[in-house]
Amino acid sequence: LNVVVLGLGYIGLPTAAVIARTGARVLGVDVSADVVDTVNSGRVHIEEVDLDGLVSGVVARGTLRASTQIETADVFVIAVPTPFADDHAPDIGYVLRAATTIATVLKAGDTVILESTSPVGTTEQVRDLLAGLRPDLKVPGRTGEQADIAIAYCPERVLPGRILVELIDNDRVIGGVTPRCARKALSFYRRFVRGACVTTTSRAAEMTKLTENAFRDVNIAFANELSLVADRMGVDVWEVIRLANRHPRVNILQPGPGVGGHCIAVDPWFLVSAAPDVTPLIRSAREVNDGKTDHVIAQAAALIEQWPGAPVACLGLAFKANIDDFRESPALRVAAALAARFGRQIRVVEPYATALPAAFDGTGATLTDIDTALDSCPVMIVLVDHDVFRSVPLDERAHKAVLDTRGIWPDQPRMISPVRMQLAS
Ligand code: SAJ
Repeated sequence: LNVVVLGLGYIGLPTAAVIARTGARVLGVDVSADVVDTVNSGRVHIEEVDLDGLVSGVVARGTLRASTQIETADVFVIAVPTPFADDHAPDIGYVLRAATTIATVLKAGDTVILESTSPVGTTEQVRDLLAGLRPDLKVPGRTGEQADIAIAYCPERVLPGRILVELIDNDRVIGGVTPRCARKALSFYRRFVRGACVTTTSRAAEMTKLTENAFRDVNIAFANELSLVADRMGVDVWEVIRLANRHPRVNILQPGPGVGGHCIAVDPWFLVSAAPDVTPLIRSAREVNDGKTDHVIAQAAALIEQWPGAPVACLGLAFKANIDDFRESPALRVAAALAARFGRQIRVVEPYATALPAAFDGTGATLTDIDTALDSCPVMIVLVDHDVFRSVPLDERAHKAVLDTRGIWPDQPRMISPVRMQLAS
C-alpha cells in the first residue's frame, strides 16, 4: 500500500510514522523544505513522547520519506491546518490547496481522507473541487453511478503528549461521502487502529469533531466562571469543585488562566460561525474562557504592584502541563502582558523553552530556572501546572506571595486574599 500524508505537523507526522510502521510505504508531503529535510534525516521538528524513536526507525527502514512534491499513491490523508480569520470564520484554504495538489496525481481506485478539523460540508467541497479538476474520474455521491474514487472524513482526536498511544487506542469516527466511501476508509484505519471504528456520513463526522471540542470548552468555561464567583465570595474554588465532584452525577473540570492550544480555543467558533443565531452558549463559553485570561492579568498586576521593584516569577508559558507547545497559550499571553508592564521585574520559568518567545522582545523580562526563581523571587504567578512546579515543597514557597491560577499548591497560605477581595469589590 502506498500512502501520502499531506502536512507533517502535530497530527500528520505521527500519523505518517504510525502508518509506515505497519509496513505501508508512506510519503509525507509538506510545504516546508526544512521540515522535509529534518524528517528525511530521521529527526523530528516537534516534541512528542516517543515520536523521535519511531520516526528514525521508519525512515531508516525506508517506509517513511518526506518531500515537498506529491507522488501517486493509493490513499491520501490530508492533515493540514484549518485556522480562522479575525472574524472567527474558518479558513479551509490549506485543505482546498491540498486537494488541488492531490488532483494532479489522483487515479481510479484511490481513497482521499480528510483529517483536519473542518466546518460541516468541507469534505463535500473537497469532492466538488476534485470533480471540477478531474472530470475524467467519477466522484462519489453525485450521480448515483459507481464512483472511481472514495472520499471520507475521519477527524483526529489525539491529545498532545499522548499522540502515539491515542492514535492507536482511540475510537475513530469515519464519515463517508457515501456509505461505500466510509467502508473503503474503514479498511485503511483498521490497519493501525485498535479502538473501535464507527462509520457515518462525512457531515456527521465533521460535526462530531467540532462537538467534542465545544463540549470541553463549555465545561472549562463553567469552571472558569465558578472561579470568578468563588473569588468574589472569598471561597476556595478548588475546594468547592473537589466537594461538588463527590456528587455521583457532577464532574466539573479545572479552572485556569484561560483555554489555549490550537483546537479547543478555535473549533467552537466553526459551529458558532455556521449557525450564529442558535449558539449563544458555545459563543459565551469562548468569551468566558478568553475573558478569564484578562482577569488573571488584572489579578497578577494588582499583586505585583504591592511589591514595587521586586522580582516576580511567572511559572510556565506552555498552553498546558508537560508539553512544549506555546500555541494560543493563555500563560504566554499573561506573562507577556506582565512583561510589557513590569519589564525587568518579570522572570519567566519554562523548562520547555530555551529562549523567550518574540512576544518578550524589548521588555527586559528574562528566562530563568525554577531553583533560581525560588531563591530570588518573593512573588510567584503559577500559569502552567507542569509537574516540576507541582512538586515544589511547601517550605520553599510558604513565605511567598502566590497567585496560583491552576490550583497546584492547595496548601499555600492564602496571602493573595486581600488582592482578590480588592479586585472583586
Ligand atoms: N484546560 C483547563 N481546564 C481543564 C482542562 C483543560 O483550563 O480542566 C485547558 C488546558 O490548560 C489547555 C486547554 O484547556 O489550555 C486545552 O487543553 P486540553 O487538554 O483540554 O485539550 P487539547 O487542546 O490538548 O486537545 C483537545 C482534545 N479534545 C478533547 O479532549 C475533547 C483532543 O482529544 C483533541 O484531539 C484535540 O483537542 C484536537 O486536536 O482537536
